[in-house]
Amino acid sequence: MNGFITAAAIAAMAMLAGAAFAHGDAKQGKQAARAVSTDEHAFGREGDPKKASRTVRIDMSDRMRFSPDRLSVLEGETVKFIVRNSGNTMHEMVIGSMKELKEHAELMRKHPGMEHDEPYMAHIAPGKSGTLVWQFTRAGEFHFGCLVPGHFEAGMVGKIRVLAKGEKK
Ligand SMILES: [Cu+2]
Repeated sequence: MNGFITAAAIAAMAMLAGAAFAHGDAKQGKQAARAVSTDEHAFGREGDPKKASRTVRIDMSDRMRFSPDRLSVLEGETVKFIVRNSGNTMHEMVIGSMKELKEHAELMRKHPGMEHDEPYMAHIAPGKSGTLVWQFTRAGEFHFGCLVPGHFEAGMVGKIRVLAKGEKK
């Protein structure tokens, strides 16, 4: 009887150890190349870089401005954004609806150390550039903002008009 209990305990311990290892592997796997996300948002979905029909360069500065800060795209269009931070502080470009951006900015103000990373955002260190590929699947008015605490509030926001097929620019 005693021997049986010991064997069962060892088996349980082995299972726990196995689970711990599996968890460690899953964490490391996050570093590997990520496939294009298929998550749908009101403002579109992650774009396939191979299908980008346009490249738009966006500059971010310590004047808390995006340049350009407005653009029009066609419904269905995949745009490759090359985002450059020409300032001396961290900036980021986050695409979304005005409501979502405001809520997210509020959250960032409350938790300044909060890390966030989604396909619709690019965090760029001073002097660096990064890319963001997005497909605008629905017509409407959307925005992009910098959610580094205080930046959005200082006016670091831009507008994207997604035109329905056949709509005039
Ligand atoms: Cu900023």
